[in-house]
Amino acid sequence: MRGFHFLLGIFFFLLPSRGYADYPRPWQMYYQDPVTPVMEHLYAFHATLLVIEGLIVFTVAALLIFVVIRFRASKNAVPSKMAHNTLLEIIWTTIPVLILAFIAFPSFKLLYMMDVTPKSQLTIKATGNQWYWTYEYPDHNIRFDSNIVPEDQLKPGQLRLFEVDNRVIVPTHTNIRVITTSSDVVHSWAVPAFGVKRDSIPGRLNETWFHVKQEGVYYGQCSELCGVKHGFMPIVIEAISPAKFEQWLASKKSPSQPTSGG
Ligand SMILES: [Cu+2]
Repeated sequence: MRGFHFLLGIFFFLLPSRGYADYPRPWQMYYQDPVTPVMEHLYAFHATLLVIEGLIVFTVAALLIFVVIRFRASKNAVPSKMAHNTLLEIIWTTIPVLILAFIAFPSFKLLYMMDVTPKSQLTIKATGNQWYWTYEYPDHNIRFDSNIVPEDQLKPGQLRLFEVDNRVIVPTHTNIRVITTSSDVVHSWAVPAFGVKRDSIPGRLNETWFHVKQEGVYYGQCSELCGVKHGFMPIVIEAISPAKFEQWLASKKSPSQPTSGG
């Protein structure tokens, strides 16, 4: 696993820091590259589980093959009538319990890490609507809708079914709290590269958080069936440096029309 992370590090190092984007690729079989601590932990936990599961599958398969060959009819014409073996039963109950306990500790640690928002410097409210997202930055008095760019209006290089007219702009290296709700039916605000997926439920505020380590554009989708255009309300997060984020905030605050003096 360490070797794999080393390769991943080289991969990130070789990537240009600008223009990085993560979205589903055709025939993609694995996760997007993790860019938040939560997703890094999810990734590592998944890799650990895969090893444990692999060992279990290998052991059980080996036992089965051994039994099939060793006790086949031609070599074992008179089968044993034994039905119980207390020691064996204790062993095959205890070992799975120990494995589950071993898995449970990192699992709960991760669940709490995902659940409890660390002290955050920015709050974003994402409201699901049929079928677009409304974003608010309550501390900065910013509010806008984010609609999909229809296929016939895509500019070259834009992603089909993934591009929106107004992206969510966030600073990197900042703890960001996301509160999410809905104005109509249940939606779900999900960004795979962040390891984030929270249901947006009318009349309720759900909370999650992320901390992006790398500048780039990250694509997500509504992940709860919410009607005929469920597949047409993507989520696009653009992570920029904190300095550039301050500029963006200022540009959002300054009135777009020049005010007449007096
Ligand atoms: Cu939806």
